[in-house]
Amino acid sequence: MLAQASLAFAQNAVDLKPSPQEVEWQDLEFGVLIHFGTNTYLDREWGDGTADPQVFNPMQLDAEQWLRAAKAAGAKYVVLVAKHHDGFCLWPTKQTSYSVKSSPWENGNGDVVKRVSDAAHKLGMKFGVYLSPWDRHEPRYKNSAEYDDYYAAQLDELTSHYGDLVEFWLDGAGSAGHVYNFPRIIEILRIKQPNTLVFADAALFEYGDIRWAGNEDGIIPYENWNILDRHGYLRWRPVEADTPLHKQHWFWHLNDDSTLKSVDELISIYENSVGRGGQLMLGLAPDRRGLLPDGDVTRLEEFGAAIQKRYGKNLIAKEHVPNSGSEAAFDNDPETFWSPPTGSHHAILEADFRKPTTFDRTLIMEWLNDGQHVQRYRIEIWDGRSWKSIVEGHALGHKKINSFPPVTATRIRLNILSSSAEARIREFQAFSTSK
Ligand code: FUL
Repeated sequence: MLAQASLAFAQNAVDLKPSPQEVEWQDLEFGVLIHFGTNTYLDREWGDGTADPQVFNPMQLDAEQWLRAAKAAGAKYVVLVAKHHDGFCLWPTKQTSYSVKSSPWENGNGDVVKRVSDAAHKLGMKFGVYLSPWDRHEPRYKNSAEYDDYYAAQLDELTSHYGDLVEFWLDGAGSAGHVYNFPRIIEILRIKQPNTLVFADAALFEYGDIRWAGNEDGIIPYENWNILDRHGYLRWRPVEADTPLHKQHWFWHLNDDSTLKSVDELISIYENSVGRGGQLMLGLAPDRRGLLPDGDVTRLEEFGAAIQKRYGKNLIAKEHVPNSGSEAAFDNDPETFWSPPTGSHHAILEADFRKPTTFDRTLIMEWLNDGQHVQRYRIEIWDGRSWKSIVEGHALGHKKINSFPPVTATRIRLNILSSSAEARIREFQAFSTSK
């Protein structure tokens, strides 16, 4: 009791910092969430738990093909839905026969979780799992204590056999009214995999190291602060914005080309998630063959190329007059950061261009290891006579992309109007989308 009370009192928003695991995770920026199972074969989004495992038979399953496409888009990690709400398990769990073991796929000897974790490790991507608490098949679900044992045993398997897990997705859908022993479940995770971060949406929020953006559109529609209170308990909770590649569809469906998001839509999602200091979690859905459809692969490649085209040529790095005091923010290297004198609450970071330069985007990254310090800023340009403000905002955070009509300037500055401690700026970049 005492320890808990003093912990609650010791917390103050400006003193809070991320865990090292959260720092590492926030640098990943973009992941994919893969939905695949009996729903894929039955044209469903939410299976009711009665599907016959015999329907699951991906004759050409190639997890590397899925992840190569995700990597081409720029994703750095993958979370596989190991069990969705229908209860069908994609690995040969010992806890139920309602799994790949009872399917014709590889004569019941296959393991999709292994395939995907192996592919992720081979391609240098981090791997995580989603294990739905809500289970519409398992008879023990009716009895909370028995189901806790079942769920805990499944989590034990997933945390034991598939290498390091970067993220554990706790989806609260369907769980309203059900009582789970989450402290016990999270304990298992922490003992087996101390570095795994727990994503939890609104229903299971208090267990989350990572919070939900509040919608499935992939956008963060507010000033994004990393510190959030829950029932008087303040903590660092970075946000993940999840959205499927096909509108409204997490699973593959027949004749679904019209729902495939366009490159423009994906870029807008990227700018409204990663560009607002959050994490983008894009949903991918292999088809009945066990492959990502060609159209999806192409779209992911186009998306990756479009991000590169838009954010590959940093005009500040390229065109600025070197200034030894500020180079760490202008060097295209997020591992280095600029900072004004210790204790500053206001500071200016200026770049002078060699020639008039036209741009319509800025990208700023804050070094967050010691907390999110910047609380109000302006981006200003020199118009030949005075400084003119083109952007005003509050939160910067991991990455902030600001868009505005094209401007031409010889000087640009980040005016940090207010910061709780000295600002630490990893990168201050500018881009032109018209080139
Ligand atoms: C939701 C689920 O109900 C959807 O089916 C999907 O898994 C999505 C990522 O989370 O809560």
